[in-house]
Amino acid sequence: MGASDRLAVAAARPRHAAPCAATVLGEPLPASDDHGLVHPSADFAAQALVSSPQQYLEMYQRSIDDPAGFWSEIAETFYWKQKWSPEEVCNENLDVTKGPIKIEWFKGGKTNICHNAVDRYVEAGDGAKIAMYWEGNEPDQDGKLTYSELLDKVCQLANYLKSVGVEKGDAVVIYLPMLMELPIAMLACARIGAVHSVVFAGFSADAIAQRITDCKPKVVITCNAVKRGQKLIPLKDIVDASLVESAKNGVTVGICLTYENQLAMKKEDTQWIAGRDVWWQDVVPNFPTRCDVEWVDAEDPLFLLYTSGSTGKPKVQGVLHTTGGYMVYAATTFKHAFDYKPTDIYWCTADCGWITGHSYVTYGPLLNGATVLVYEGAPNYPDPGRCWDIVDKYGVTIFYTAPTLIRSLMRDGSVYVDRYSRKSLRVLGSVGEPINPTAWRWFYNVVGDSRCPISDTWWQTETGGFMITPLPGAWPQKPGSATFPFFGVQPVIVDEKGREMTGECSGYLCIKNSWPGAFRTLYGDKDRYETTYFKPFSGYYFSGDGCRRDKDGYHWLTGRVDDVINVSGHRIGTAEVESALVSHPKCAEAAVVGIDHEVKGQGIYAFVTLVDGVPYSDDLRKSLIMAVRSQIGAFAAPDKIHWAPGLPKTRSGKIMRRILRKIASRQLDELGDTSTLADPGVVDQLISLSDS
Ligand code: 6R9
Repeated sequence: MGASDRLAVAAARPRHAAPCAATVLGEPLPASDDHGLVHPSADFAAQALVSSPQQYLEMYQRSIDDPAGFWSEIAETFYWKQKWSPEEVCNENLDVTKGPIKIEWFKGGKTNICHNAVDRYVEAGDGAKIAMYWEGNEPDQDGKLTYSELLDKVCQLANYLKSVGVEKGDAVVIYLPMLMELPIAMLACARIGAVHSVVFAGFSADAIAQRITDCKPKVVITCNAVKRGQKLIPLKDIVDASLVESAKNGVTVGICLTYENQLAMKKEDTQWIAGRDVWWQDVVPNFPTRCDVEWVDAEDPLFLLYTSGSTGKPKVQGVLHTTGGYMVYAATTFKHAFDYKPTDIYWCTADCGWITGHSYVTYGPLLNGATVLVYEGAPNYPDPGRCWDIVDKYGVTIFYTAPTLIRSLMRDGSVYVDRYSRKSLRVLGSVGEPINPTAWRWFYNVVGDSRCPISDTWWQTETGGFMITPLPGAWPQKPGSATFPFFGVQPVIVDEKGREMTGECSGYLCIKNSWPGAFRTLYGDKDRYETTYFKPFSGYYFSGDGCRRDKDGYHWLTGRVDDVINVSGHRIGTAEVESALVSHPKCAEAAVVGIDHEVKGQGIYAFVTLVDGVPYSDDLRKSLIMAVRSQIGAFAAPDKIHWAPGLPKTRSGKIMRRILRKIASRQLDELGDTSTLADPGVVDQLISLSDS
């Protein structure tokens, strides 16, 4: 069957029952008829890179029939010091029954992603183009860098890192807020072949320590503090605590390079450890603004990004991306999903601490020579109109954000949006979780004045770039659907036995083949890599998400089907939160489930059993929440703690989360069969304690 047929508009009855409800945030997904379709305007389609379903289908079909040819042609538009071997464009085995999982792209090629993202544009005469605008926490704080200036800054830092002994293959941990120094640091590492591991600056000291212990960096890069809204966050203090912690685990980091963020905190107020700590401003500007790039193999590691896993293990997993394939994929997906034009001013509200910031703040846009806006502050500070103020100030044309922000701004009311013109906007984007149709329509009608197509991009830390996404000029959209696969991606929906379903169906979302941006392993844990992603459904990459395909071939993501919770677009493993809770001396056992949350998408609901004889109290509740904040970060704090003298367990001792989910969401008439529980009485007891 051809690829276009697979996407074909063929109504068939689902062969198997849906494992997950076809709703997004409790809203039923629209029926797949023409009434829900939102067409790109004729003007938009006329100027679009891909401007019709026909054109998309032809390109898609080619990408599936001849992936090597398709991706080689694109890869050739980048600079390679040495070309890949033509017969090794893609080596893959995604079937554990046929041997170890292997994904390699452009083997034998030598390149450098920093060269392609920065030097290439300076060398082509575009050095004066703005690479980055920076908007600070306060509306009067801003800055900018041209491509030439960016190159100078990247080279100076790269030279400094080399001078302190950072070499190709060494890890560097970056714990920075959204200053321009964050993408600069990523690019400097990439320039010299060092492997960056950015840790989101909302993670706690323990969480940083866990990552440092795993990847053993030579240097940690941070800044003394940052202001987010009115809150001062002393980042350096948090790093100091993490370095004490990781030293206990036997990992000592020799250098903590600290940027003085003068707008937040003065040097003299910063805690300092002489010999280890170095002020960025004291050393980096003294280095030359030229630094030869390290030509690396296409399959050399580019970065590690830790994310929450789905195997029930509390340990976070280091997702490893390599250079060549990631570069080609991040750039190509950016270009097409946002219909990028060289005159665009692009703003993605994500933090570089997450994959979205890697692929679509730093690498994807810069690889296209784009002008990127980096915003340091909170999106609703000083008021909920800030985003649109920024859009007007810089003339932002592409605005990419998360449903949680859209819902929160929607709740604040359209009045904050209407105050600003927003006429520069031409494409909108959404990522991180399913976007409910109501939020989609508000984004489309109110923010985009019914003029801008929305790219609802489904992808993951593991996939490196977009997997299922509208190409904004190509297809009419259905609010809430991520639409169709990107070039080269073959999504399949399987039932619980791994049988591929066709036509209209609902099940587990897998990918049949590899694509250049796919992650190559979990750092130091190949077993877990294979077990989590390739063993559940032999022959496929398993995403952990549920998906429905409608009769028109549109894809509707229905959320995680594993034990990962998605809070405001942030992935949090239930096992991580449980492990933080039971680290509290008064907590004997914990079981965490996700519940629907109006703004955050999902909230965290924790059932806790206390140590014998300990009474439950409000203070204890607060200190349990504190335990999670300090082990993971404030964003993972449970929304609700439910005291549970006993948990519903099977006779073999397995916690029945299905029942806990129903209790948490108050769907008490849907508890199902409780007769297999070791003690069915605990269910009534839990229900009676629901409001404690
Ligand atoms: C990019 C990113 C991945 C998980 C993924 C899915 C959810 C992301 C989505 C979406 C529906 C979208 N997700 N984008 N669900 N529609 N457009 O968020 O990566 O942090 O690894 O999270 O996020 O559940 O499995 P990551």
